[in-house]
Amino acid sequence: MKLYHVSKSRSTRVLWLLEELGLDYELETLPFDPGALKSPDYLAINPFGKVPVLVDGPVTMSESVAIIQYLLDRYGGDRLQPDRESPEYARFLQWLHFGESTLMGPIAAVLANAHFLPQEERDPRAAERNRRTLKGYLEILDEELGRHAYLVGDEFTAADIVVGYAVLLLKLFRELPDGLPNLRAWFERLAERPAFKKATAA
Ligand SMILES: N[C@@H](CCC(=O)N[C@@H](CS)C(=O)NCC(=O)O)C(=O)O
Repeated sequence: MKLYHVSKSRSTRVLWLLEELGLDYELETLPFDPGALKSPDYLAINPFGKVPVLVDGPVTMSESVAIIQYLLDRYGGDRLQPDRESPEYARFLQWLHFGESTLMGPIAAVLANAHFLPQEERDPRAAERNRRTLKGYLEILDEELGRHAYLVGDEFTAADIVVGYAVLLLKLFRELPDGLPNLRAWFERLAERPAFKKATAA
């Protein structure tokens, strides 16, 4: 299978999982620029012009969390997700999707309005508003992580990968608010994993 990747982008989640599962893959690393992601060749693979893209035989997918569910179900055996019959499985799905659907909204708005957009297009009030929303979400995560070592319980799962990537992004842009001791300790545990180190170095 082949993963199209941009360093430190959401494709890091997929790379991290591929490494955790010890799967064979080919990596194509692209620059984070429209010349690569919006080229006719790349748009033929992913009309959205984004990463990640995973190509596995006849399968082409381009949503990081969907790719993670696909890889777990197809190649994971019983690894990195709870038993489907257990109550933890619902918790797992909840955090897995929270990490993209809810958490990345305010993160993307903060990064756009404080870091990515040209100065004249930035809206500092939107950045502040989204920082407040984000802080509320992170405080809930911090409380949750005070109760157990990982998001779903005492076992590391792919939900930690999805949410952990969001926290990595906040750290890289110095947007992780002060405090949050449980969340910081959890992130340090994640960062010690060899698969995390490999995925974030690529
Ligand atoms: N919901 C998608 C979002 C994918 C996405 O926005 N990828 C970003 C990198 S993190 C991208 O490729 N942006 C380039 C662009 O929009 O031009 C996912 O989780 O995979």
